[in-house]
Amino acid sequence: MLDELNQKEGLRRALLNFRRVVVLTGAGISAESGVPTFREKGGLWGKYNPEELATARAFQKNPQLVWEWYQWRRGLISEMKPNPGHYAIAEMERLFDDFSLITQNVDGLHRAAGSKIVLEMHGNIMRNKCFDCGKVFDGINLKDKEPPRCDGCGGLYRPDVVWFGEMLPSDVLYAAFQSTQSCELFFSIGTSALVHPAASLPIEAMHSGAYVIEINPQPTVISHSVDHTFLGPSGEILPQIVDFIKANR
Ligand code: BJW
Ligand code: ZN
Repeated sequence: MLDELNQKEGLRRALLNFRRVVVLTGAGISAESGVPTFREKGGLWGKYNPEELATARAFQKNPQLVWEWYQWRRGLISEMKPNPGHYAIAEMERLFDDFSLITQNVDGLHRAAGSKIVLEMHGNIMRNKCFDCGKVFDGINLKDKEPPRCDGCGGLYRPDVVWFGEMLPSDVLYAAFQSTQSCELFFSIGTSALVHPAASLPIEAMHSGAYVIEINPQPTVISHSVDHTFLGPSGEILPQIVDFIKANR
């Protein structure tokens, strides 16, 4: 790993000289904390059908089933702690002058690790919102066995996450594309880069001339087009990158 950093001049220069930096994370960054990913062998979409659990239509058809599945996942996530990858990214926020963290994850582990500004593209599983009027309710109760009702309109609570076929929060999406289009260095970390519009961000960064680094134990659909791929777990690679920057600047 340190050999790669010292031998590839473009990579070295990007890490040490560039100041406008964007990090995009996916489920893989939280894998070492124990949070299940989606599309890997043994991942959530291997065991459960997204059509039955992660669409508005599924919730309309069977709110109880969808609610129970999310309450189960909330229970799991509430036990999880950030890992060295999350902490390294929190440190990157302090190392770079202009830094944006964009995550597809709903688990809140970046904030728990100390990242101050986090653009959550797919919402946050630890919040509810009303299915009918959209009113957001901070905080959840793991003991709720069925979806509570909105005190405003009587609609059912649902998790405040973005399901397939739903629009992403427009302010977050705008900020994510703005920072990506003007960055010099872009990291795509722990994502299969299959789900749009998040998957368009690394492509957008390449088109804008940024140096793009991927971190993933497996090659992905973007590996052949990025400038450099670190093939390995983010919890091991990221702390080494941070140490390299601190030692060589
Ligand atoms: C490690 C590791 C370690 C393992 N270290 N790495 C354009 C083209 C094609 C399709 C579309 C398009 N635009 C829109 C669509 C449709 C759809 C879509 O993209 N479908 C594709 C699957 C084809 N997109 C949408 O519907 C989005 N909405 C939208 O576009 O609205 C506009 C619109 C509306 C109506 C019509 C048309 C347009 C919304 C997408 C919402 C995604 N929601 C989910 C669920 C969130 C809630 C929940 O958690 O329940 O978000 S799905 C799931 O996938 C979740 C994730 O955030 C997302 C991305 O997954 P991610 O993070 O990449 O995880 P994995 O499992 O795929 O990959 C993990 C990776 O980690 C692997 O590569 C591992 O190797 C790696 N890894 N250990 C580092 N230690
Ligand atoms: Zn309501």
